[in-house]
Parts: sequence; C-alpha cells; structure tokens
Amino acid sequence: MTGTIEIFYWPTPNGHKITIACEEMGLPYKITPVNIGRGEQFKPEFLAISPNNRMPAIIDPDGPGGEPIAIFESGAILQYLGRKTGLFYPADERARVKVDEWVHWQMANLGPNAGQRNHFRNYAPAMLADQRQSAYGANRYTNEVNRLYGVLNGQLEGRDFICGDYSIADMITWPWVQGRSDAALIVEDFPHLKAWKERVGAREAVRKALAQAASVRPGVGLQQSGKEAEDARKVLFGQRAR
Ligand SMILES: N[C@@H](CCC(=O)N[C@@H](CS)C(=O)NCC(=O)O)C(=O)O
Repeated sequence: MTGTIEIFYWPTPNGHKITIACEEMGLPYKITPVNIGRGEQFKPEFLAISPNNRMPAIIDPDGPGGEPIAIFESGAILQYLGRKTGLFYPADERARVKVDEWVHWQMANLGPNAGQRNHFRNYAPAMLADQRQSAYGANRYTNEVNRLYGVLNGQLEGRDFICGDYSIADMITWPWVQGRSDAALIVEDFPHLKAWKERVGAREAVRKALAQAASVRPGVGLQQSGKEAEDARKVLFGQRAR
C-alpha cells in the first residue's frame, strides 16, 4: 500500500498522462490544480518541485527509502510510477528499452511538435493582425505532426499497442492524438492509429482519468477574445529567462 500521490495538474494532454497512469496502476492520488493561465506555475512553492515552470509534477509521500520524492517531466514521472508498481513497464531489459524508445519519442517529438502546431494554427491568429503571418509555422508543424502520425501508424500495424503489450508508452502518447481538429486526419490517413486511439480511449481507467478534468475549472480557451484569454496569453506566450 502506498500513500496518496499529489498530482500538480491542469486539464491538458500532459496532465492527463499522469491521471491515466495512476488510474491504470491503481495508485491513490489527489489533484492539486495549477492554473497555468493565471501564472500559478511561477509560485515559488511550485518552482521548488518543477523548476521548468511546467505542470505536471508529482509528490509521492512513499518514495525510495520510504521518504517523499518530488518529480517533474511527465516522462520521468511515468517511468518512475512504472518502476514503483512494476506495472505497464517491463522488467526485461530488451522490452524496457523498446518502451523507453517510444516514451522518449513522444516527449521529444510528438508532444513538442503537436504543441507548436496548436500554437500556430489556433493561438497565434488571436494575436496577429495579419493572419498570413502564422501560416508558415502552422504548415511546418502540421507537416511534422503528419509525419509523426505516419511513424506511429506504422509501429501500430500488426500490434494492439505501441510496444505490443499495453504500457506507459501508450499512456504518454494517447493524450496527444486527441485534438478535435486532427480527427479527420487520423480517420482518413492512419487506420492503425485510429483503431489504437479507440482501443485506448475505451479503457475504463482512461475514461475515469479524463473525467478528472471536469473536477478542475477549465482554463479559458487561449484562442478566445476577451480579457481573461488575453491575460492568459500574456502569461504563457513570450516567456523569457527571469
Ligand atoms: N515536457 C513537459 C511539458 C509540460 C508542459 O508543457 N506543460 C504545460 C501545459 S501542457 C505548462 O505547464 N505550461 C505552463 C507554461 O507554459 O508556463 C512534460 O511533459 O512534463
């Protein structure tokens, strides 16, 4: 039995990864919202556990040696939870390396490029008088996400899950193929990806984890007009070293 894991969370794809893992692994958890649109990621107490001013982060009261441990970066969190529970993260070294490859693939490729695509397609237009200015970035990152979907679709051919058995690689990747604007792309061009998306989305633990998002006040849509969205864009976009 382990103590309750505190998840520093906001309802975004990176936040969902951690609630999915805790639900799948049967770990008790509680959510501490970090309203990133209001700048709560810059509070000193949050920076003390997540110096990159990004959520998610966790505190596990029963870390190594029975002492608490704080962890930031969703990939590091999922690998830790997999090692802690021995679930969804194979002990066999060859199988573990495969899972690590796809965890890092998501962290270094799909997540950042899908995030940039979202920025240039959906958020940049709200800040630009001339809409054409965001087109280059939107096209560049849409192409890259399309390429990455192709890579994932190829990996999923003949497999139910990314590494054969369901693993943390699926939990970390699935939240990043949820964008509604990407639905047509997935359906039309990537049949194995589409089938996997539905297979993972039907899991009870995944559904429960996503329902947690409803318990947190939704952030204002960053593409919206109005003062709250404008203030959130000021907090999130154009950050430099302080
Ligand atoms: N590589 C990080 C990315 C986390 C990330 O980008 N989090 C965003 C929300 S999805 C955030 O906290 N943004 C706050 C900010 O930009 O100041 C991870 O996977 O944990």
